[in-house]
Amino acid sequence: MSRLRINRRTALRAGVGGFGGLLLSGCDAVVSAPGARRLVRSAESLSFGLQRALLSGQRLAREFSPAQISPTFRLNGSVNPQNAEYVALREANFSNYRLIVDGLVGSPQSLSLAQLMLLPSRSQITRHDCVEGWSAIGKWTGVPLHLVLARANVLHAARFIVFECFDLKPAAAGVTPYYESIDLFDAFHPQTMLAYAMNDAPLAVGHGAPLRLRVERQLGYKQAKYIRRIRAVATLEGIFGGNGGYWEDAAGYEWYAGI
Ligand SMILES: Nc1nc2c(c(=O)[nH]1)N[C@H]1C(S)=C(S)[C@@H](COP(=O)(O)O)O[C@H]1N2
Ligand SMILES: [Mo]
Repeated sequence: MSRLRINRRTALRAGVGGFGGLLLSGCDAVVSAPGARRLVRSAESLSFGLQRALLSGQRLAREFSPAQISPTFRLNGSVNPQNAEYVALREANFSNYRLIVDGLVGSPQSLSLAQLMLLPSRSQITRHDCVEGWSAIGKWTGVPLHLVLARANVLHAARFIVFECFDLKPAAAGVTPYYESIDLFDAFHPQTMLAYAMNDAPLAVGHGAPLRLRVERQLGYKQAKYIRRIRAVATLEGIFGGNGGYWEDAAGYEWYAGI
């Protein structure tokens, strides 16, 4: 089942590549060695046109009114990471926090919370659905992920964005960080954001302070909390267990957790 789903997304991604090709076909026509051309193109950052194509025409998740915000929003998974690195950051009120953005990017980034808060922000009231059978409506405020990715100049060769978290989870070989990944459609989706506030208050430790992902068309386990690093990659192979997420590796959860 998960293979089938991934294949459907692969086909969609191939479509994106095709569109990128279309945008560049004027130049391609005069180049005799297509292999060489492809090599050059994969080192270029995503064109403005392709970014626009990824941003536009995507289905939005439903948004709710302030009156519909749940009085309590359950905590789930890790709620207070105990590893030394996170504890030290938390004790300094995240003043030393830096979000690392690297991998297949032209301009790697190291961004403080203050820098992230200076970027244009967005708020949305959405419903979070956990596979364990509960839902809650909350208001999220943060920086749209596409703005951070554009700043980092994601390269044409990138296919996925991987979110590595501070919290460590049990694994066959001791411990492994929680992590998640999404494709470029979800990464450039207008509602996909790095949230630093919830219900008009700074994001609480239990909900993933200082920064968590909101990818609103997917289930709860894709909403990575405690993000330490964002990586652009061409393949999920060789990234931790290779299935694109902690629960995907540990329990065979679907990589594409569409609602
Ligand atoms: N880093 C990290 N992110 C995580 C988890 C986790 O254990 N660690 N749990 C996931 C699951 S299963 C859910 S339902 C949501 C819970 O978010 P909440 O605690 O804000 O309700 O976070 C997701 N993101
Ligand atoms: Mo969940």
